[in-house]
Amino acid sequence: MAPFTTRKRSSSERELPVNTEIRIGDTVFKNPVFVASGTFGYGTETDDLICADKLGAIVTKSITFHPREGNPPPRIVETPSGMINSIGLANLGVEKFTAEILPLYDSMNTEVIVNIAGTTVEEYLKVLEKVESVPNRVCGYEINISCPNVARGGIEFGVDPEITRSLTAQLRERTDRLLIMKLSPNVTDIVEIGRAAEDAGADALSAINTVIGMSIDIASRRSSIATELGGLSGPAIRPVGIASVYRLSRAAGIPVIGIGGITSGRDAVEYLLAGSIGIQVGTANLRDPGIALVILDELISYCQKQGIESVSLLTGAMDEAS
Ligand code: RRO
Repeated sequence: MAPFTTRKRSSSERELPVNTEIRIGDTVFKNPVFVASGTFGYGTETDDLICADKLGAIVTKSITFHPREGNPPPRIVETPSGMINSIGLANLGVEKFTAEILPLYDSMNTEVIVNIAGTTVEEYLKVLEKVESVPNRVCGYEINISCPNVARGGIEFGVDPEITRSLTAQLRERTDRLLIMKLSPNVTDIVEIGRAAEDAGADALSAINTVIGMSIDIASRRSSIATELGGLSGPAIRPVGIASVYRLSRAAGIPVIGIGGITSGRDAVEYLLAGSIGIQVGTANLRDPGIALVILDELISYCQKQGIESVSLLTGAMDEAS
């Protein structure tokens, strides 16, 4: 596959061609900039807003076995340098997803990763089995063991290394496609959870999901969102994401995909230097659905200015404190 490069700029100087490809397991992604689950719908709704085929990958919103309406409104509130959400896993359910959405990916030219959530181990397995049972071109699964906004499931799995190990192993038995476990920052030791996923056969880790947060409206003395606690995202959590990627990438032998507050090429570079192989853009999509491609262009420009021929050379390339 030819390396993807930016459009020619007006400068008379020749631009260094930058190889943007990354590899996770057997899958080659055209670039390391993905869009994060829950911030880009199913990836099929944005044709007039962004050329999604230029993305490294689309991660779908979380799919559960049954359709879900989600939590009551208000479900989102803006907070300093970020926002809190409590969507509550609203989605079509796997039957409708496989019948109506999966076929639409056939005409797309980017990798698609299906994010799966559940309230029991059996539910995760049934959702994955359903997607596996029909012909489709998705390259793998991101397993959400870190949703902070549902009474059962989600984060319950991602706080316990033994449940993480068992769930990962059972999913591994059922697919040869990429298996990526999405980790929560709301744990005592994210490295312990990451190691359990790796031991059980995960191909990669993505880190981090949202940080538990709360915002109170002082006029009404009520929580600003209907469920009281929610998931904090955006630039406010970037340092938490960077530290998580840094620790995980040094402790685990599998690639880490960085998530949390990425709004620019500079932020993407910071995650790559900390140790991630790729990044996911989340909350920033809600303000500008085209921002991921701007971030990609800025990342390529950084490499050109620094004389870096391949973005993969940035992964873990920070100078360590002596
Ligand atoms: O739907 C949600 O409320 C939600 C999910 Br599934 C998740 O993984 N992370 C988050 O902040 N919200």
